[in-house]
Amino acid sequence: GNLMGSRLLLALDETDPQRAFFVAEAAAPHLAGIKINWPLLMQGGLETVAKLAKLAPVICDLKVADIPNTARLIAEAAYGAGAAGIIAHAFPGAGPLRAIRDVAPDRDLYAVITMSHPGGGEFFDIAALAAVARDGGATGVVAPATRPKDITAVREAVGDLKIIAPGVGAQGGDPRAAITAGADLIIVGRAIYQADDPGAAAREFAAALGD
Ligand code: OMP
Repeated sequence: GNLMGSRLLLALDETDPQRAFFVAEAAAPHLAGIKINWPLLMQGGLETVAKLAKLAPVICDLKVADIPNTARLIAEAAYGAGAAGIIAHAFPGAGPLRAIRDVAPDRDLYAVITMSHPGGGEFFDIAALAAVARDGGATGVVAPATRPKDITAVREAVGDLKIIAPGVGAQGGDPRAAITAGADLIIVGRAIYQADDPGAAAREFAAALGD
């Protein structure tokens, strides 16, 4: 399909930095971006962001959930290292989101609305947290591919904000159902980075998401 139009984000939770870069290089032609989380950041350090940013836009999934000042300090480090986007929790309220947004108004900020694991929706009020995301200036939100009905509810609540949806592959979510429910981009981790041929796995997911 059209590479510029890829709807696939790689969740690069591979903890061996060398293997992570091998996976990223193989998958990059098929990706809209690379999401990194604490497992790789703790092993590879902040320089991982700059290195990966040469291959694809990097989203730092730091799940920021703190007071505005601490959120700002984290955002300065992540955006400063070259992150195109940051993921933060919505539940601390609009203030911390706004603090992150103010660090880099031209970059992306995704707010977690509800989570993909079994029971992951229990303490998340979709309508309330969607309002927080909008008040806080988020450019997008995270909603679970494992529960397409929740994606539909999130879509109704966030208007045209970008929805990125994890839970495809290892967690069992159906990527097409997530797109149909309103997701813009699908996040896939283990099903790509643990594959024997991560490049081929990424190509197949990207193709399955194409129009
Ligand atoms: P796999 O289950 O290996 O495909 O990875 C999913 C990725 O998405 C991991 O990096 C998770 O930390 C992340 N994630 C979820 O799985 N569920 C959520 O509700 C939210 C996230 C996230 O914010 O990215």
